[in-house]
Amino acid sequence: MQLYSFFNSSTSYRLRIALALKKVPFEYAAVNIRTAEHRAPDYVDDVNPSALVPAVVDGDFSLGQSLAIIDWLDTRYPTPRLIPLDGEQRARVLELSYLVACDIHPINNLRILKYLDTTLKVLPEQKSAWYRHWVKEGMEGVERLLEKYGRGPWCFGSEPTLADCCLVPQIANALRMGCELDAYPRSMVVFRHASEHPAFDAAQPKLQPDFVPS
Ligand SMILES: N[C@@H](CCC(=O)N[C@@H](CS)C(=O)NCC(=O)O)C(=O)O
Repeated sequence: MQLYSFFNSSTSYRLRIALALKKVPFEYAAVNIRTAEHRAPDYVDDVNPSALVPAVVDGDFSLGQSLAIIDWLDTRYPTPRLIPLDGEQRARVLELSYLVACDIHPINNLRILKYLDTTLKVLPEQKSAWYRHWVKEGMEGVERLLEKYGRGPWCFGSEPTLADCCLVPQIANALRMGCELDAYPRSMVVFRHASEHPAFDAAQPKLQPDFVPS
């Protein structure tokens, strides 16, 4: 299996964690989104019609969208399961995962920030205020969910799930962008716990083959 990934992409990071937790071997195919390699016709035609990272290719099968890929991995390599089968637990894990994946990540994605810069020509401090604002709104929701329903060292229990695969890269990104996260103690407990786990460690941006310090 090939994983098309960019070291600093938090959606690729979700998938790297999932693959490491499941111990699925893969070849790392670097796609530099800073130089728009994800928009190259060969990549879009052959790998990911959405023109985004991540994507996987397994023989004749290719798939984009990190959550769809993790769901596919769960059916193909069910141990450990990342999306629980039990109805309520499954719903809770998806609730938090979608909050990160649908409500926080997309509005702070590279192409949105570039649009703010190059088309709307906002000032750097306005772009930074945008980023922090949406992280704050989203993380407040995450924290309330975890306060109400979280348990154990991970988001929802004694084993990592899709929720942790989504939350940890989101927090790592927010820290990289200088966001203040002290107001989210429950979320930070999960983040710190995850940073001691070998699968989460191996998936870190700085350990990827295409890493370049910024
Ligand atoms: N919903 C997609 C989002 C993928 C996505 O937005 N990836 C980002 C990197 S984290 C990307 O390719 N950005 C390129 C761009 O914004 O032009 C997923 O979960 O896979």
